[in-house]
Amino acid sequence: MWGKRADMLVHGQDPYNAEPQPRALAESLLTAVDTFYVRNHGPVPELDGDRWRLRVDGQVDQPLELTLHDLQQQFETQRAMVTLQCAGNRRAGLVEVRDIPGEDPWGRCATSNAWWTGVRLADVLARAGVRQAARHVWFEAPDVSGLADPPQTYGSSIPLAKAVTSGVLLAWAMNDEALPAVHGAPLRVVVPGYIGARSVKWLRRVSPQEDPSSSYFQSTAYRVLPAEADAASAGPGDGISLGPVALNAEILQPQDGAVVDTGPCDVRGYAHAGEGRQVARVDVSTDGGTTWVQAGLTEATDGAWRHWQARVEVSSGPGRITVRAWDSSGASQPESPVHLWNPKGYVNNSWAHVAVVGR
Ligand SMILES: Nc1nc2c(c(=O)[nH]1)N[C@H]1C(S)=C(S)[C@@H](COP(=O)(O)O)O[C@H]1N2
Ligand SMILES: [Mo]
Repeated sequence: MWGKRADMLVHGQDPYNAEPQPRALAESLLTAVDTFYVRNHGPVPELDGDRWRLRVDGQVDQPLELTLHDLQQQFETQRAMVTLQCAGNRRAGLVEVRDIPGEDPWGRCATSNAWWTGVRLADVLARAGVRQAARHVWFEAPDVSGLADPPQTYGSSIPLAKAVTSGVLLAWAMNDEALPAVHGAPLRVVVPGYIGARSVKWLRRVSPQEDPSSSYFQSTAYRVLPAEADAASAGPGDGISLGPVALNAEILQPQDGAVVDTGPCDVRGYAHAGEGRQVARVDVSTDGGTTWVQAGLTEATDGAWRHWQARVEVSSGPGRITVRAWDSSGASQPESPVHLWNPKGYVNNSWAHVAVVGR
């Protein structure tokens, strides 16, 4: 389906939602296009690239209508490595605490890393001339989601202050290939350090406005409600609106439940800090967090995760390997998902584990 590898863990066919296996994500720092997770809220729209236009309107001096050719010819091309991470990444860990009906139980791989090529949103906004009153930039797409109440097209927004930073791209290529339909062709937003939900695919409208987007996906979904709240009766504005992603880390190797040789064992995975911070350290433990081994990290790059690897000692019988990361603000992750549980199951950034059996 959608050019994805056969071993994807598919949460749903329509809308298509799938994440790679941990071992597939461990293959390289860059995620191949056929391996990159997919998160859709409705059917993939069929768009004709020749007839497609990007509209820029709202609080601007000069509304614009741009073809893909206009974007490619009139603005400076940028290429950046950016990690996307769904706010529902690792929800399965919250579901273990308490059931979360109506939301997919994403595992540890609702996140992926790619090169993106496009133009700066900032440059397009500068051409249109953003007016003083604008505080947020709305993004709109044509895919219709029956998950929203009422059913509606997908939309989202980011603060203007973020939108004008140089990292935010309008991208037409992924890992130097034309953007595939399932990832938002002909054009998508890529917002480094923010939850994936803000990186709107199949983009057709960019609109600076005074307030955040009135879309269901901004005003009602992607918000952290208090544990005791009733998700079904939550309305616009309730809960904490998600933007910047929280510090997170996962183990990609060995596989959960693997039987491994006793003695030295190579462990690897990813760590991602999100907006304005870097992953500064990753620790691995085989005794539930009493003692830790420091992992080696790949280079730090703004907007992208780091992969890490460590060698730990595995003793015979059932055991558990644990990881936690630290960011450049000195903050680390919560130990348990119990106190993170929220009715829609967003932002599980508790310590990650795999079970292993030493043989
Ligand atoms: N138009 C549109 N954009 C969208 C979505 C969608 O359903 N429709 N899903 C969002 C969510 S929640 C995530 S996590 C990312 C996933 O991007 P990907 O499918 O390219 O991995 O796309 C975002 N952009
Ligand atoms: Mo997402």
